[in-house]
Amino acid sequence: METHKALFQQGQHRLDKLKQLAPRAGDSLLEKMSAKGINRRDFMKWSAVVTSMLALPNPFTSLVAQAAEIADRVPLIWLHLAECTGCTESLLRADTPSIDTLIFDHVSLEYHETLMVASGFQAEENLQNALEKYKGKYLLAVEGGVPTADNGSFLTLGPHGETGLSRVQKAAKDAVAIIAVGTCASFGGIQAAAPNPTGTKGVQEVVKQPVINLGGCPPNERNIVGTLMYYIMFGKLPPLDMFNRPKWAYGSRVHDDCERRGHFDSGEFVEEFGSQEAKDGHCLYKMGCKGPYTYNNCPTERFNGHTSWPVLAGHGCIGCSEPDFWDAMSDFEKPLSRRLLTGLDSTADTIGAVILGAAVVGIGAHAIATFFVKPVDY
Ligand code: FSX
Ligand code: SF4
Ligand code: F3S
Repeated sequence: METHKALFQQGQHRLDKLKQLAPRAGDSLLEKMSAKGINRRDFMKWSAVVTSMLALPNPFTSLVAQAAEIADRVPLIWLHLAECTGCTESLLRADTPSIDTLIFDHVSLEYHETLMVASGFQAEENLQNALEKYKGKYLLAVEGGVPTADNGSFLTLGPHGETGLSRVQKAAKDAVAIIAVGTCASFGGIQAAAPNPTGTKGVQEVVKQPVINLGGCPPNERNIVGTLMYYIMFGKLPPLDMFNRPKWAYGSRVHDDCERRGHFDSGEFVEEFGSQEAKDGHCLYKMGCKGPYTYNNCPTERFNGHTSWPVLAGHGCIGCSEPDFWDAMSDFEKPLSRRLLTGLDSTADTIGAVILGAAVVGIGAHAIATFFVKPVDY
C-alpha cells in the first residue's frame, strides 16, 4: 500500500509541474478572496478542513492550498444533461460566496452552459473548440442523467439537436477523468424512476472509461470541490466504494454521524411533525428517515454555507445519494421496515433488526476500489 510519504512526494511533484503552466484565470485565487474579505488565514483553515475531509494527515494541508491556488491550470468541461441544475446551483447560490464557490469560479471552466454567456451556434463552437484544444487533457464533469431510449432522442441539445447520449459519449472519449456530479449523472436519478420511459441511465453505463460518482440530489459543494482538489493534487481518482463514490465522502452512514442518534439509541422517536418530540429534536426514523441506509457526509459537511442539513432542518433523510433512491427509498415519510416486514406492524425492536441487517449489507458492499487514470503531461 502506498505510504503517505510517497503520496505526498507524488502530489508535490505533480503540483510543481502544473505550476509551470501559464495561469488561465485573470486574478489569482488570493486576489479573488481578498476582494471578498477572505484572508490567507481563513484560506489555510479551509485547506486544513478539506485535508481532514479527504482523510489525509495534516501535512497535506499545504498541498491542498497549492492545488486550490493553481486550480485554473487544469481545463474542465462541464455538461448538463437530464436534470434540474440544482447541483450547479447548490455550489453557486450562496448569499456570501464561500471559499468553495470562489475556487469553483477559479477553476478553468472551458465550457459550462449555466455560467457562460454564449448560446446557440456560438456555444456549440466553444464546446467543439474546447474538446479539440484540450484533447486528452480535460476533466469532464457531467450533471444529469442520460436518456437512452429511442437512441437518446428524449434529450437533444444545441442548434444541431445532438442527443445528450451522443454528446456525453463524444466528450468522454478524450477526457482524462470523468466526474458524475449528482445522483442523476451517477445513477439516473429521478428521471430513471420506474417505469423510466426515457431509458435514463447514469453516465457510467454509457461510457467506457471509469466514472467517479458524487451521489446526492444535490451533492454537497465540498464533495465536488474536494474531488477536484484530489485530482489536481494526485492526477488520479481517490479510493472508491462499490458504487464508485469517494470513500472519504460516502464511507459512513448518515445515521452514524447524526446529531439525533442519541435519541434513536434511547428509543425516543418523533411520531408526528410539529409535535413536542419534533421540536425537541428526537429521532425521525418513524417519520421515514432513511439515514440508516444512506452513505453520505451530510451531517458533518452540511449545506447552505455549512449551516444545516435535512435532518437538522426537521425532515428525515430520503436517501438521495443512493442508487435508485426514488424507488428504493420511498415512501419517504414511512419507515422502510414497514414495507419490508409486510403484514407486520414494526416496533422499535424489529426496526433494530432491520437496521442491523442493512448495516451488514452496507459494510460488505463498501469494498475499496481505486482507479488510476492515465498520467497527463500538461
Ligand atoms: Fe439531479 Fe443535478 Fe438532483 Fe438536480 O443537476 S442530482 S435533479 S439536484 O440538478 O442532477
Ligand atoms: Fe438521525 Fe435518521 Fe438515524 Fe434518527 S434515523 S438518528 S434522524 S439519521
Ligand atoms: Fe440527501 Fe439524506 Fe443527505 S436526503 S442530502 S443524503 S441527509
